[in-house]
Amino acid sequence: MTRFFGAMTGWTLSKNTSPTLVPKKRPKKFNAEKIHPMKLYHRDDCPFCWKVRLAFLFANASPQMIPVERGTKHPDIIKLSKTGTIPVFVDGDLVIAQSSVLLEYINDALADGKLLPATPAGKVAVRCLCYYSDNSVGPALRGLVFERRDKSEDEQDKDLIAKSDQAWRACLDVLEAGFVGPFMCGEFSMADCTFLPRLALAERYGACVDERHPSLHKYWQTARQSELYLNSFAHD
Ligand SMILES: N[C@@H](CCC(=O)N[C@@H](CS)C(=O)NCC(=O)O)C(=O)O
Repeated sequence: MTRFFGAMTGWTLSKNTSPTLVPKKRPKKFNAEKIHPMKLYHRDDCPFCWKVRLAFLFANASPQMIPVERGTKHPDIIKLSKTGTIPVFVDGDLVIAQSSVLLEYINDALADGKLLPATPAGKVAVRCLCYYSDNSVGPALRGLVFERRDKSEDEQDKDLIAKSDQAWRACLDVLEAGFVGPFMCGEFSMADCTFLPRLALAERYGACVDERHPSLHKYWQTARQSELYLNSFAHD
């Protein structure tokens, strides 16, 4: 299989930089050139869906993308996902309805194991970072995203936003202290797929990473111009 990023030692930067959540130019990667039996039920701004889109791109795999609207329950999801959540991946009889399990599958089945380091200790470090991103970073940002996304300025709970911002900054302190570089955990890995959407959403909702976290700031400034990141926005 031709790998999208080859042996990845650095970001492949795009000339098409886009500061917005949805770039104006339609990226090519999800315009299926051929019909593929794999399907991914997803939502554009869901960080769990976004991380698997990044992993599929890394693996140069293009499942058929089935968008699910926020606040609606797609009838297929009710049948396929025990938790009723997206992303849901279907390939024939295989159904995977948990993003972290799906990342492992993409790594094993499609990415030639390249989304994890080779050593057991390296694998543990990456998986711990993914766990931290899903279970600490995500909840830290929740107040900020939900208040600013779903409410008018007047309705927003400013205390909740401030607490969320503080919790997010505390996570950034932890991540900055443990940053390995050039990617989140050394070489590009599922830790980058998991954490990049959190950075994107933080920026979208006004909690940008800045010079107070210099390594992460540099990482994000490079990552947001990369082909991988810019191609990972959802398109039907
Ligand atoms: N543990 C799940 C969490 C997925 C999740 O919470 N997805 C949200 C969207 S971001 C969801 O589907 N919520 C229910 C809904 O939108 O109806 C995973 O990693 O796949």
